Amino acid sequence: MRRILTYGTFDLLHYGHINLLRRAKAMGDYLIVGVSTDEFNALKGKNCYFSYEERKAMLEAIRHVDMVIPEFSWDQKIEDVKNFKADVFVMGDDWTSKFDFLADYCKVEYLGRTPEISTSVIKQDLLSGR
Ligand code: C2G
Repeated sequence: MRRILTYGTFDLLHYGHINLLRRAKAMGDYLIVGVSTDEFNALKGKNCYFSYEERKAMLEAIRHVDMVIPEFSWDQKIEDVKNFKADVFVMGDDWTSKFDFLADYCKVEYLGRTPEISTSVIKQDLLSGR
C-alpha cells in the first residue's frame, strides 16, 4: 500500500485541484490530503470563500481522495509523514524545492500546476463580470 500525502487550501475547488489530486493518487494506492484550517489560512494570508468543514466535505467526495486531515501549521509535515506512513509527498510545482527537507522521510514530488486556472483567477473573473 503506497501512501501519498499532499496539502492545500482547495478553496473554490476547480479542475486544477482535481488534476493535482488525480495525478497524486495515480502515484500510489492511498491519498491523504491535508486541508488548511480557517485559522491556518489566516496565517497564509488567505481569506477562503468556503469554510474548512465545507472544503473538507468537498474533498472527501472526490474519488481520488481517501482521507482528509486538518493542516493547522507549517510545521506538521514531518509528523504527518511519520504518523500516516506516507511514502510520497506531492505538491504542485509552484512549491518546487520548498519541501525538499521531507526527502529524509519520504519521496518528494512536485507536479506541474494547471497553468490557466486558480482560485484568484476565478474571483477576479467573477468580479469583472466575465
Ligand atoms: N494546484 C495546481 N494547479 C492549479 C492550482 C493549484 O496544481 N491551477 C495545486 C497546488 O500546486 C497545490 C494544490 O493544488 O499543490 C492546492 O493548491 P492551493 O489550494 O492553492 O494550496 P496552497 O495555498 O498552495 O497551500 O502546506 C502547503 C499549503 O497548504 C499549500
